[in-house]
Amino acid sequence: MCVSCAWAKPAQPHPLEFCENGAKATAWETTSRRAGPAFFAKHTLSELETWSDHDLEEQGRLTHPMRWDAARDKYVPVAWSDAFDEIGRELRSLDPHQVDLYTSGRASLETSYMYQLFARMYGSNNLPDSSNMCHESSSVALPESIGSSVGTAILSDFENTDCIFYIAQNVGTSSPRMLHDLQDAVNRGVKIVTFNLLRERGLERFVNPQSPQMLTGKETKISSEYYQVRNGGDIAALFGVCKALIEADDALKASGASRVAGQDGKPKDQDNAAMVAFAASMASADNKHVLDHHFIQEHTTGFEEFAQAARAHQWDELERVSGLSRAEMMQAANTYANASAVMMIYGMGLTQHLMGVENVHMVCNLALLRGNIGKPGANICAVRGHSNVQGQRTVGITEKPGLAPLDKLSQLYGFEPPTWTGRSTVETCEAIINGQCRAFISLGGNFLKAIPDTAAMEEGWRKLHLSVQIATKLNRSHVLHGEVAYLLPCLGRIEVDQQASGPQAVSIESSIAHFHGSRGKAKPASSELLSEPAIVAGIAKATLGETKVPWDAWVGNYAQIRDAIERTYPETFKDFNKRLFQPGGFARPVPARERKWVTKTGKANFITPHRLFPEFSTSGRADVLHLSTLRSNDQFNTTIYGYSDRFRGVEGTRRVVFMNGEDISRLGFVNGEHIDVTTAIDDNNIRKVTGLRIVQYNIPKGCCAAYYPEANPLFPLAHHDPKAKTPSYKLLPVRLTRSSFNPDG
Ligand SMILES: Nc1nc2c(c(=O)[nH]1)N[C@H]1C(S)=C(S)[C@@H](COP(=O)(O)OP(=O)(O)OC[C@H]3O[C@@H](n4cnc5c(=O)[nH]c(N)nc54)[C@H](O)[C@@H]3O)O[C@H]1N2
Ligand SMILES: Nc1nc2c(c(=O)[nH]1)N[C@H]1C(S)=C(S)[C@@H](COP(=O)(O)OP(=O)(O)OC[C@H]3O[C@@H](n4cnc5c(=O)[nH]c(N)nc54)[C@H](O)[C@@H]3O)O[C@H]1N2
Ligand SMILES: [Mo]
Repeated sequence: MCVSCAWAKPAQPHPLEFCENGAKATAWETTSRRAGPAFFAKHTLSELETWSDHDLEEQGRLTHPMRWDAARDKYVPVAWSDAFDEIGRELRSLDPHQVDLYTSGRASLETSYMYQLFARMYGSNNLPDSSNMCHESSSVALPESIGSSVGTAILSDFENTDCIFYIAQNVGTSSPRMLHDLQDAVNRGVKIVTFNLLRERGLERFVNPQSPQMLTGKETKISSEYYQVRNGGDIAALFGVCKALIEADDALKASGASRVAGQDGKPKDQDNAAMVAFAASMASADNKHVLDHHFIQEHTTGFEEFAQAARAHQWDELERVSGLSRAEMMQAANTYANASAVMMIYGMGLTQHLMGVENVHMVCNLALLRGNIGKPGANICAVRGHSNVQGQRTVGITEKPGLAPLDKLSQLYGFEPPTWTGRSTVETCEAIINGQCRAFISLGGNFLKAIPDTAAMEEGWRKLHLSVQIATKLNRSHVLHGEVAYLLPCLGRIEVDQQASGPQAVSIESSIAHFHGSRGKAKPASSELLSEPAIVAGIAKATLGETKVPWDAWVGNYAQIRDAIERTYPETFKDFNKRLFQPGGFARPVPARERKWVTKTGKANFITPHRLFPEFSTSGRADVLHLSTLRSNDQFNTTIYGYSDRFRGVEGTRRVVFMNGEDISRLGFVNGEHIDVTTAIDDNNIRKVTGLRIVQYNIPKGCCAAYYPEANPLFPLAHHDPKAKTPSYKLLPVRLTRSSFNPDG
């Protein structure tokens, strides 16, 4: 399974299942370069602090377990057994409340299961993970709306859909393999209706590298409608679409046209005749139903409140907040109502917001209006990022004890799991800053660069007592460190993982909730590497001593870990080992897909957002723009492959800010000049990123964009969705000023 994104792998993969970014991620892991003891002997960590992440990772794969030597300020080789012993001793001397165990989303189901088990046996629920910065808004909102923590779509929905609403996800860069599914759908006449801050290349057109198109250069047009929404404007935009549908339905009813009865709403709209005509244009395709009243009645609650809210919002307000015209929102509504099965696909442009949870509620509300959940060709697709970020949750990586099967763990392994609520990512950051967190263990990732508030976090990080990094390549989170610091190198997923019973397979869960086995084929980067399960077991044994967990037997044969996972989650992982390599993966039961709503009401819920947009003290000020952060086509999160964003035409630097031409002249700048960006939220700290080059770009007025992670120092830690705690990386008020600093020379 690809180490890049989490997109689904079909039972019959496309001829090469080609993806430029998957190829890059694989090459990145199989590089012949090595950052071994000789490299570390040459460089102090103080020196490496001045290097960029690109240059750190460029050194190649880590090869030996290393311990920081304070006298020399260098990482020096250490024996695995000594490393485990000392880490175990340190952990035993700390209160488990002071210890945080982070997981980036690449670790396998087997490793993740062992890791959360170790954390709980040790006594800590502090299990922050990359998902907290990513789809946590979905993990909070989807259960409330439809009673499932994951999306309901599967691959065959692409074959049965007539229309796809594609919201706030950049398929060409972030999940390129999905372009095959989109292209096949487009070729069948499926309409793709896109809502995005930018006009992204992959959402506009696609040349399939496997098809004869490549020779002729003919392209498939992907989006049939493209709505360039302001960042944070999606609630307003989707409300506009819902308002058009609801008022058309009202108008139809008022005009006496036949449709399923049951609603008493009256059209508020002035131009009722136009609305009737509009409704008729939708209804023609669908037996005069604009809304699916039968579904709404049988399967949902909260419709009336939601419909009233939609009617009450004024078009001019929806237009101002969304940046779209009323005609555009009506057009999208028309396309939606003329399709009998619509998929909703979305990504980070919805989840990484102050109102991320409400954004996801709105996607569900729109789907529920026409019963677009739980029928073939419809459904919600939350496009996950890291290749196993969804799966690690499924096997217990969570700070919320209520989401982990504590009774089962207690019964199987004879211990009392902690029942207190642990820390999620931003809470871990707070604890690092205020000193409550004394030890940080990292299963992959580059925490310091991925989180908000870089400056405050780096200061707090240096005060950690213990830092343990399990990693494949060197990054900034390793060169800054605690008083006692270990860097433990591990095998990557594409390498042969030889254990006592032979070469091992691992497993992951894709974005569509299917489980897949994966077997590494490449020669390991170094003979000193241990697998992730072996490292977790080593730390666990040294910390916990004798327990009921057969750590060594598990490491000797991962099938036994899968048996343990199946014993813990018998329904989800039924016949796990037998089905490991089933083509197309095996599906995890998702009740909402069967229209079983595991919510408090027993129904799917319309949940009405109470605001269209967050309030900022600087709202409405002419010199304040709204910043969103982006990935380039030449990076995987904090791993910067290179300085070329081919699809957006930016070459040679990532220190840029994308701006609308009118904003550039209105603020007295010129395209290409360098500016400083300052956070414009009332708050005592000044957060600034200096020397970004203006790139004039097709972006709505009042909005601007910069790259992640370069822009992360601007984000206050407290600037997150209140429920999900997902940082608002896609919406931050900022002020721009002329820069005296020119990094280009
Ligand atoms: N090559 C590559 N692949 C990756 C990754 C990578 O870094 N590189 N990262 C992986 C990970 S962990 C993840 S989570 C996914 C991320 O994949 P995506 O979900 O695509 O996330 P981003 O790349 O951050 O881009 C978000 C998109 O939303 C748009 N956008 C920004 N703000 C808004 C808004 O307020 N409203 C709307 N409607 N649109 C908005 C942006 O223009 C952009 O097209 O990709 C995964 N795959
Ligand atoms: N401003 C802003 N910030 C963001 C985002 C954004 O859109 N905007 N996106 C957020 C999102 S969606 C995410 S998911 C996070 C990502 O945050 P993380 O998951 O913490 O970061 P990555 O960059 O994916 O981690 C890269 C490192 O992982 C290690 N690694 C790679 N492969 C393996 C492996 O197989 N095993 C182990 N043990 N280690 C490995 C390597 O050492 C590499 O340097 O960032 C978040 N931060
Ligand atoms: Mo992510």
